[in-house]
Amino acid sequence: MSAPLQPAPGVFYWPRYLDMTQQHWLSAEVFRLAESAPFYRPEMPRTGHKLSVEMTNFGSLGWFTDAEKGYRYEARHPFRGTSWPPIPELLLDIWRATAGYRSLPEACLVNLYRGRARMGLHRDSDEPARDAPVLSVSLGDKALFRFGRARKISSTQTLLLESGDVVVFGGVARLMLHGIDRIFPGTSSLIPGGGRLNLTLRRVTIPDATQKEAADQGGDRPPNALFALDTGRG
Ligand code: MD3
Ligand code: FE
Repeated sequence: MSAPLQPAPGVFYWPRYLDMTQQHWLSAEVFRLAESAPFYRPEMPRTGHKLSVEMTNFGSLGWFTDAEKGYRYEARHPFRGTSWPPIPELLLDIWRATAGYRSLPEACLVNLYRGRARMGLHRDSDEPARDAPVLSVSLGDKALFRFGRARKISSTQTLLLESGDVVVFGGVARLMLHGIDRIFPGTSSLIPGGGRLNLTLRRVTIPDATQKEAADQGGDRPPNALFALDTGRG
């Protein structure tokens, strides 16, 4: 693994971390797993407006929202009632290599952007384990990712996310505002029918210190090694 770029404090960026073979395998695996956990469009709390992004999840917990109960994690597919498919081992390997966290992620949220789908600026704050970073893998069409500390446009930055890119958001970046302004259709032929997949790996529950996962999963790397050195204060 090469040294990441650091476009902002707490943001670690590995352009084209995955080669084309891995990208094709992972994209095909996502659609294969989605046969038993189909994509759906979640609803915003209260209004019931559907998101433009299609979603599903892998792992023991999956992120979901509907009008009645709002944002939350669920152990089962909301329409099938079955547990989510397992997180592919390739993704867990990327987490072990880059996240610097003592435990494995429990959720892999799968976002599918077709056509003009976008995601407005928001913070991810539904996970009790705030000390864990969020890891993002992009596949398919290029996307304009926007992030910052406040909503005014002058306090945001953008990053063009491409197929195979891995970004880890931790420390001071964990609760930053972020969103996807737009995708650029036709910029990749990876995904049948076009579009973009984004996979985010998340630790949801606070790891139980007595369970001693660390030996298997983090080696003897200090927890959050990347972020401990990075207070965002320069
Ligand atoms: C920074 N997804 O699923 S990935 C999301 O491309 C989400 O689908 C976008 O925002 C996408 O919540 C952006 C980059 C990302 C993901 C999660 C983060 C950045 C993050 C969580 C905390 C901070
Ligand atoms: Fe997010």
